[in-house]
Amino acid sequence: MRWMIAVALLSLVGCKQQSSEPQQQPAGSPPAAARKLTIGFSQVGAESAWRTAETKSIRGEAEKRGVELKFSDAQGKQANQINAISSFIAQKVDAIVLAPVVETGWEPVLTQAKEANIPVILVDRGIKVSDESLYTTLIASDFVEEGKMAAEWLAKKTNGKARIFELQGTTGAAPAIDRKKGFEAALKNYPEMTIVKSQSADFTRAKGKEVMEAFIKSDRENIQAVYAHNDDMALGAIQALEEAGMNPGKDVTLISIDGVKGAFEAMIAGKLNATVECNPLMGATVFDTVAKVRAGEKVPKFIQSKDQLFEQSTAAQVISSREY
Ligand code: GZL
Repeated sequence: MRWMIAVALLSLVGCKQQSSEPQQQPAGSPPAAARKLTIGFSQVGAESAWRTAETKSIRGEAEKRGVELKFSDAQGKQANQINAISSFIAQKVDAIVLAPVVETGWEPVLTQAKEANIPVILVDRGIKVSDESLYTTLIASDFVEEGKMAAEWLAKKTNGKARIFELQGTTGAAPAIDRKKGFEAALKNYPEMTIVKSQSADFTRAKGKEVMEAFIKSDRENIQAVYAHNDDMALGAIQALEEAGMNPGKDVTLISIDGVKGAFEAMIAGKLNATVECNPLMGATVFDTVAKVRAGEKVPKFIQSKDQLFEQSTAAQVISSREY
């Protein structure tokens, strides 16, 4: 009987700080209960400063809590994520954390996780599945809301009149789909704000520069505003505009999303006008959620990160307090 109480106590502290001393096994308790929590984390890749900050937050928190984190960088390929999840299942991890590169194509591998009784926690991007029991919860921002915030800010800044060029995120990714959806929904209230051209630049700075160069080539005189689904693409666009002798932040108004340090530096330099923060620092929430799930607690299907918009006027005073 005593060993059962010991096991119950140990499993409750399983995700918290593991003492540096090798844990003394209470007499007679099965070794499994005291072993380190093992989590499989399938990450999209390292395509942006935001992504790097998210990875750092989750890996740092695992370290802090003595959790064994099996980390896999998919380099932007869903097939690599599916292989990683299959491997985590074979290794019988205690839980899987997945940042899904795209919304669809997850049923088969997540069904395997469900059959193996391994909870799946989605971070930062959602998925489309017919059976919502294939994942326990999604910890993310509301991308539709971010798109609306960006459009409303741009409408105010341009008095409701702008020819807009849009740099979309990765095709098929929830943030790209929903940031576009939210932006366009808000634009319905402003008939003189139009998206002249819209193209994916895959959330990267290099592609953001490339696509902006093409926009400049075809529509130089037409470009009044740029809406980028993340700061990295906006920074690439700023580079392209400057190389073309144009004036980003002045002749061309730019708004993007993420709130990474580079965006604050660009706002201070007067080249980016605003950014909508999308907080990547999810580490503590991820492992608190894993602990609740393992303790049998009910968790909400969507755990929303709070976002806010930052402009040039406050960039200099807040940059020192930015954590990513
Ligand atoms: C948002 C995240 C997006 C960021 C990009 O949660 O999925 O992916 O906005 C990142 O910077 O590449």
